[in-house]
Amino acid sequence: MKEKLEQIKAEAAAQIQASDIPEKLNDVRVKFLGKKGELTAVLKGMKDVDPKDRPKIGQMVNDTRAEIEALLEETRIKMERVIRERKMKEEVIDVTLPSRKNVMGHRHPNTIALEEVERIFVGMGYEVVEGPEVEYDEYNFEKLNIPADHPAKDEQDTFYINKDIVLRTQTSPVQARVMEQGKLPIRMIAPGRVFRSDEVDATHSPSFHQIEGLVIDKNISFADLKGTLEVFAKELFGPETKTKFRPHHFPFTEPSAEVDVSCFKCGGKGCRFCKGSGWIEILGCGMVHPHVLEMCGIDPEEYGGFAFGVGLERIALLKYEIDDMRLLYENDVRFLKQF
Ligand code: 2NL
Repeated sequence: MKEKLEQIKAEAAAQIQASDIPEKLNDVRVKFLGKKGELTAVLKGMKDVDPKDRPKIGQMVNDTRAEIEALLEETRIKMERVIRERKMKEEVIDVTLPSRKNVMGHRHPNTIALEEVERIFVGMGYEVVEGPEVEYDEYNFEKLNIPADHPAKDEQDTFYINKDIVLRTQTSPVQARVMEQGKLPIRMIAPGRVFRSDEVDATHSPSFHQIEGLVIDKNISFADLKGTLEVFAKELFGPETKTKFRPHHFPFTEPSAEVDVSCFKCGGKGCRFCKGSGWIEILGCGMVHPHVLEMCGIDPEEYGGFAFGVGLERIALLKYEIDDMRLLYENDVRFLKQF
């Protein structure tokens, strides 16, 4: 019996030695110590052993079992250590390697300028409202006092979808829609893309951006318009900036004006930037025409207001001293990264 147990032990030890992964070790455990294992078979054979020898043999079987278990455990621990060491070597991390650069995009100069303008007007209590780029001719022209035969319609040389629908040439239709909703007073700006059938050059593009502003309330005067745009100009171009209102004509405002700011490069002395005049034109404005108010459902006897429109690209070109509008549409990152 002793030899039999020695033999089982030797065999188990050999197979444990030959195991290279924990799964194989487990197979060995099942084969020798399991319910149908070889050692269990020996125990089952005890009924054929002389009863007086049984305690001794039982002790021997238990010792053999303990020895095999110890060997299994010892091997398992060694195996795990080897596996961990191999993993550590394979998964080496060099913390001194330089990190990979994340290529980030950049805000477009138009976006930077727009956010600046929005910040200024939101600060004065204006709402920012957007509307459709494809508009009814009625909202883009008729309600703004530009009837079919008006010369201003020629100037804007429009893209037609059909005879009633156009790509908007200004963002005023957004304001006409807000007036029509009838919630008064109104203090809003309408930024967005507009379209005119223009040839591309350094100062023109068939698609550009406008920001229009509208205030409708009781007792609004030209002084409110002047004060508002003066604050806007100072915020945008610096506290030293002066403004000049020159009489002008727009179909949707009466009276109307164009606004110049003192050149922020030379302070008004005259330089290459302002072409020697000391002034730079930035926007158009006026008191909303009573007929426009009427067509948008507002009683001009009770309410009045002012409106203005600025070209976003014009602001971006001026502020960042870019001399060709086409640079704004080429999306060359080397250009965009500068602002
Ligand atoms: C310019 C001139 C202007 C307006 C836009 C406006 C809108 C409504 C009623 C009356 Cl709903 N007026 N907008 C008024 C004056 C001038 O823009 O040269 N923009 C670049």
